[in-house]
Amino acid sequence: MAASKALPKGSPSASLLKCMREYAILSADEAAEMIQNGDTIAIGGFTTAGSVKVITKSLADRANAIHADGRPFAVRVLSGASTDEAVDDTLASAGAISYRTPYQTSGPLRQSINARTVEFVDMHLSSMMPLLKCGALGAIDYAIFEAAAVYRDGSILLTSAVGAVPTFARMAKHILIELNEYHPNDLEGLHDIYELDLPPRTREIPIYRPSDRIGATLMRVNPAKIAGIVHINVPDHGTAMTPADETSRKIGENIAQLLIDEMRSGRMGESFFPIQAGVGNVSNALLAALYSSPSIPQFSMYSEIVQDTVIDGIDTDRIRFASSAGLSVSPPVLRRIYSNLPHYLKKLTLRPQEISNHPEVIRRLGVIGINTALEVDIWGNVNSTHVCGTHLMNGIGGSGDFTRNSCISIFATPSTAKGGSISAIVPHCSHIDHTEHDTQFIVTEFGVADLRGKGPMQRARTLIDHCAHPDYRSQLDEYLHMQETGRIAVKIQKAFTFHEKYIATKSMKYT
Ligand code: 0RQ
Repeated sequence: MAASKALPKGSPSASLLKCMREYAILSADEAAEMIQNGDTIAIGGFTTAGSVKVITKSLADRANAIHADGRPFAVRVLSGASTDEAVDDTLASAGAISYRTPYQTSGPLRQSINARTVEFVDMHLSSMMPLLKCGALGAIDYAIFEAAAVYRDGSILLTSAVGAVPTFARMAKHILIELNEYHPNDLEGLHDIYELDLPPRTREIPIYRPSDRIGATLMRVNPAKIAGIVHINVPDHGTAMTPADETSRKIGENIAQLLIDEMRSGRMGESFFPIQAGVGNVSNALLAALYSSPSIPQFSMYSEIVQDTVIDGIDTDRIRFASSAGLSVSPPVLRRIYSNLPHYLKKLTLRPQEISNHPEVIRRLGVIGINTALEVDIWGNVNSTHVCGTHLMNGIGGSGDFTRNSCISIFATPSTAKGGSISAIVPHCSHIDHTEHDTQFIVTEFGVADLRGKGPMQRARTLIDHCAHPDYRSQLDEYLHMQETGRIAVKIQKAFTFHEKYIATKSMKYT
């Protein structure tokens, strides 16, 4: 391997030097030309972090040209999580995706999925790697991912995410790399590459603290599989968070208080457990509430993504360490990290998502998992993905990995959506992603429902009284008293009256 230390660090020309000449240097169009109709492509990155940026744009142009010629062209697309717009938005707009898994957040792709022109498999992010490795998801023709450096022996320095790349690269027949000079070439030490074997050879994952590093700093691939390298200089397109609105701020404060109460009860032992928080305003508001509370000690994150507010927490010493699968931060924050790398390398690590989201580690560390719901029913089931049970929003992502295995598991949601015309607390979820057996706390701006140790009727009572919007409490109460027998008061004929009302009148309110 060419030693990175022999090269001047931090200069774009150094990463060019590291791309040894025996690899084919391609344009994005030439790379896209290699991909054939029906191929499976596996895209690197995790959210916009480290996502593919140019090859898929050329692929979409090619698909458009082939379609104009009256011929079919579509590929099956696997990813770590959501992607840069250059992947899902661009390919879906070109009608170039036939199959997609495991997660997405793209408007054009969502439309195609809901129109049933794209087959979408909504999968736990940690479940994809074992399924891929055992062959249940078929073969990968091309792994396409971004790198900060590529060495002659097939060692690769990844960029702002790890995601599913190690498994994609090992299993793919061919590899195409975007060598992105935007990322400095002294990132070595940020990544912790560790792949699990399949049963019965699976070994334990020796992570005992979020900061434990157990793997390699570079990823290894068979260099003979590298079909070509495309040079680019393009930033990640992560977006900055908007300031929290009043509802998110209240939800954040309610969760912070819940965690303070848990800590005071002694259930966290001597420490404060590591936190997993999803993407979005509620997470930001929660972290802001935790930072400002003198009762909360310094803590760590064991999460799937890191967003801007986590870096703020590191900078103010509120966060000790953050482990994730990708740095889903805005460009100014990524520049902040890159301009002081030696400091941040001690505070951050990026892992494959089969490790960041692995049930074994989440359970061992006693993670506090905080995710966002579309709707919650009065029994404690959660719908994170399908509006009115039919239309996909994004996907389950990592929410199930953390909900099922966290020591303290929280779902947050505003009590209403669409200006109050939708109640987030409903008689029965129209689609269920997380069952009553896995949910513990539900939090809205009105309060906290602690479902632990409660039977169905007690759960319904606490959810209606503490979480539902006052405008919907009497409707929910009415439903709760319709069915007089059975352990759970489900009235089959009326279970979806809220949804039926919404579909008919654009409001769940009876009057
Ligand atoms: O739509 O903006 O058009 O009004 O859903 O809702 O309140 O802005 O909240 O952005 O956090 O998204 C569950 C979708 C929430 C997300 C979900 C409408 C609402 C709005 C967005 P508008 P908000 P968020 C980390 C973990 C699953 C995956 C996951 C999600 C839009 O958090 O995808 O947790 N989670 N991943 O108006 C109809 C309802 C609604 C509703 C809200 N009941 N019915 N529309 N909306 N509730 C990520 C990874 O795994 C990488």
